[in-house]
Amino acid sequence: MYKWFMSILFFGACLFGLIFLTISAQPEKSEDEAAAEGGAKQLKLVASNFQFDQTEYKVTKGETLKVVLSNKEGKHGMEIEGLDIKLGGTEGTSKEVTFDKAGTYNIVCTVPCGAGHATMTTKLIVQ
Ligand SMILES: [Cu+2]
Repeated sequence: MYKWFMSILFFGACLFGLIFLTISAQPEKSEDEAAAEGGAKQLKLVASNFQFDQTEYKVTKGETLKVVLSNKEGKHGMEIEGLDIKLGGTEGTSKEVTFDKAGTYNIVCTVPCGAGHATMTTKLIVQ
């Protein structure tokens, strides 16, 4: 009886160790790898009250990217002025875009989101 109990305990511990190893051995995926699995590379904008997560976003001319808008706080939309790219609101939150014209574009929030809405802007640099 004691032997039987010990072997159950032993196998249980082994199993637990194995599960732990399997979980901890999985390497964390970088953002690029994760994006590659989903197809196109991403240009991700994270919006909060009342700003985007970067003061400028840089992309390489000719590059095709999946532009993604993520609302971390509040409800926002975005438009890249001059490129006819709108996300958020009723427009969906991602769009695949090929950036073939170099330049600096203004990105503005398109959803009246509150006190800081008017100054909620950032820039996209295509170079
Ligand atoms: Cu806004």
